[in-house]
Amino acid sequence: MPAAAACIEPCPAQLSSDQIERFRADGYLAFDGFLDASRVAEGQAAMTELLRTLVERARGGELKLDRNPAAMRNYSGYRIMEPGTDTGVLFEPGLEIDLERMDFATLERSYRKFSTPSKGHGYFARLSADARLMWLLEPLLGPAPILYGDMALCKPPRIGSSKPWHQDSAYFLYEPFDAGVDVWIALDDATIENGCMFVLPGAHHLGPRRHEHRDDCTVADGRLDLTQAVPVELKAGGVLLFSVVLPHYTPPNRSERRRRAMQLFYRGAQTRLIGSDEKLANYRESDGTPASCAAAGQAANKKALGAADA
Ligand SMILES: O=C(O)CCC(=O)C(=O)O
Repeated sequence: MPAAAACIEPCPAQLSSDQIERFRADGYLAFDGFLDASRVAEGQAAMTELLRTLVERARGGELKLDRNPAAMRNYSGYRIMEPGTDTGVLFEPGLEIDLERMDFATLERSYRKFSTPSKGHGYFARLSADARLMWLLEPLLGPAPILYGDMALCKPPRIGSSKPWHQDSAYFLYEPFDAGVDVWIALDDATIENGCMFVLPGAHHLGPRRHEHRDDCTVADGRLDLTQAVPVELKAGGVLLFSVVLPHYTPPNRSERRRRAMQLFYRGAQTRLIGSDEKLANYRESDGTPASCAAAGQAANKKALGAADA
């Protein structure tokens, strides 16, 4: 049973000083009604259009349906990507995807996420620069926040898999590592049953926690007090703003309803991009333990090599 429920308020045009203080203390703010019903419907339609375009291009031979043999389980499903980019769609792991035999409705119940949809559809590009979003972000990040990345996520009914506990700062290649805010926008009503976001209020103050590779890059056991987790059950159109260091998780979809959402990642204008070597070297727990997903990947490779040598 969750410890409590998140505080969800009507979406303001500007954050109050109390809200800014709560963001600093708890690491998140949740608001209803950031998007109205017509913009929610537009977002849902944009996800369908983006999938249709990628599937049609793959059916026509312009794009390839393949899998990444080196991926962790959560990313081991079929994918259709723009060559040489990180833009495309990823299907749920463990599903056999056959573009010729499967109809579109089935494919739409099989995918997990679009990466960088802002490069594939105008709706997401427009949303990433939405002035109302900037007004919410600027008090938290300073003027002119920079879009670091974006995704559109779907948890298909019954088979939508979980995203385990993690800090996005363990992935992201910029410094200072904590000068980022994630924006998660519900495009369906998000409930515990269909896989809403869970956060650990205040746990961003712990700083980097060691991550390891399991089915996904996830915080190592025993490093978080998960009894304090709270679900953020947003109505479609609601928005969750959270610190890039705040641990978060979404459970599997156990319902008959899909759960679509968008996630946009912003960094402060004062941040600078770094390479993975610098991330490996600098992103550590307070006792010096390497904590990044890059370090987790390195440890997993070493273990695999050790097992192969044994
Ligand atoms: O919407 C979700 O299921 C979780 C997304 C997330 O936290 C992530 O992919 O980093």
